[in-house]
Amino acid sequence: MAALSNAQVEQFRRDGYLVVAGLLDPVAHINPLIKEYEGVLDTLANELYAQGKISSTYAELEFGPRLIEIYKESGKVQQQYFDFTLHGANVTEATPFWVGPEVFKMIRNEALLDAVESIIGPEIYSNPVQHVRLKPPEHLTPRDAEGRIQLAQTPPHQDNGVVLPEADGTDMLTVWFPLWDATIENGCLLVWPGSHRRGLLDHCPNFNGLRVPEKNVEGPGLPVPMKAGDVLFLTKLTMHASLSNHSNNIRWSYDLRYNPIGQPTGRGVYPGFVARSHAHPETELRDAAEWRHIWLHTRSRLAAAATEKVFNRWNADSPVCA
Ligand SMILES: O=C(O)CCC(=O)C(=O)O
Ligand SMILES: [Fe+2]
Repeated sequence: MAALSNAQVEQFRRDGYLVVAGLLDPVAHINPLIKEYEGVLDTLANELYAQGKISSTYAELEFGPRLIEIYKESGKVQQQYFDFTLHGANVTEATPFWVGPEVFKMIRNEALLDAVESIIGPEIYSNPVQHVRLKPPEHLTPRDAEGRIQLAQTPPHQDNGVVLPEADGTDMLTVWFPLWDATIENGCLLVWPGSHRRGLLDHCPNFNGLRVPEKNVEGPGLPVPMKAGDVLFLTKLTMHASLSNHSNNIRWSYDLRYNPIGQPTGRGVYPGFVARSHAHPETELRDAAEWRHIWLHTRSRLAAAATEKVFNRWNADSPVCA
């Protein structure tokens, strides 16, 4: 059992965040996931090469430099290609995403769930608000038509702000960890200790996500450099952001969310699942192929509906965003 100590849980409740060093084993837990993404990148490279969008598949390069080169030459950050969720707008049958077996295995990782159980209890639902983030160095990242970096630092926000109000009473826990070391140079997270006591703050739609307006951000935030294997837990009200990636390699991270079974996830159009249940173990989803199937089905359903899904309550025209 990788249960948290009482002191760790108290620290989490007091500060609104907790870093657990070495909770995951980089070799046993993270490397197989990296291997799986190497295959995904290979497929992407071959597709773009076949479409004439890149002049080489860059197969001789390591993962990070290869991704950077492919994004740079194709002029596009292919975040959706790797992510294990869909995006609200414009989902079609062809929208790429990666819902492979190692991803599923990571969401169900025993050590992670033991720690999650210490915070939200033993009936654990995998909330579908989840991402893999592969962030190239900002100076090497292609820009959009307006000259903005396509995938840059994350602005200050609370995760409660990025879900629908139906989840305001949900005990949603954010679990963030790097696949490689996250440093101040490559864009680790920033947290605002104690910010969870301010309640839900106003958020404003911004080109790179929702953000708490600058005037409501108190202080600079605390950088949280982390080694591969370390895991950060955040309450849904803890304000956090990321630094820019100024290194020469990608910053690579996972963010997962969990809540007690039965509580709204705040993104009901996407499928969650029972990750652990002591009361009804037979309801746990244990089959990676089934999980993938559920997501493929969701993609078809959204493609057929062709309506844009709204995931938050904020309006850029509100006075607080002026
Ligand atoms: O990884 C990042 O840059 C931002 C992560 C984040 O906001 C989250 O995990 O909730
Ligand atoms: Fe967040």
